[in-house]
Amino acid sequence: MSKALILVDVQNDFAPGGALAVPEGDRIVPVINSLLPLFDHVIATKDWHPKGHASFASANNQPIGSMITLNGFEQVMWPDHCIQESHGADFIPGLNSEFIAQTIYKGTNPNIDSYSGFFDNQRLQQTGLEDYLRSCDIDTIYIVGLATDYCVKFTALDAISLNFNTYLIKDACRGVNMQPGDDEQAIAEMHAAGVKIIHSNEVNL
Ligand code: VGL
Ligand code: ZN
Repeated sequence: MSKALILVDVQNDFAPGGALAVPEGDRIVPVINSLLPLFDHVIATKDWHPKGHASFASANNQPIGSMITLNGFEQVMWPDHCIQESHGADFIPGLNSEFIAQTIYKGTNPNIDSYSGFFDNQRLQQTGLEDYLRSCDIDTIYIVGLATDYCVKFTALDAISLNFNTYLIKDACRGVNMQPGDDEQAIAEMHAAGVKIIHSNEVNL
């Protein structure tokens, strides 16, 4: 059995200056770069939305940050972000992306959002991440990336539900923090679900 590092949505639109900027989102890049050589398997997810995606405020004539009910599920109204093939969807410059063996795309269904790297928010479809990990005999995953309170959190919770031994490297993540403290709340939820919360200097493979 082996271990993998999973980079969640380390993309320009989540860096300062991006469409859905995460405060200090770019600060995780040197931490991730220092971790990359420690792993035999590095997998990235990319948020990868078609234009006019159902999670976009602009597509629903709603204010950014408001909530709507979409197919019976609560949906935050986001600014247009991570449009397929756009600069905003590229990895943040400086990330040593040559270590990435596989990229998993999510949020591609125009009608359904996908915070988790494993499933869409309605759990109708898998992204391929689980199959890829199983095909490589990976049972332990270390998660880093953006944003702690959305895609990182839901990826980690799904990983636990799929019985992966799951670590969150706290200093290699940042939160959107629409409400102050959302990131700490998300970390508490992950911890309660069985995710092991560690610092990058505790990664000992
Ligand atoms: C994300 C909001 C919308 C994330 C993606 O990567 O955390 N958040 N789409
Ligand atoms: Zn998105």
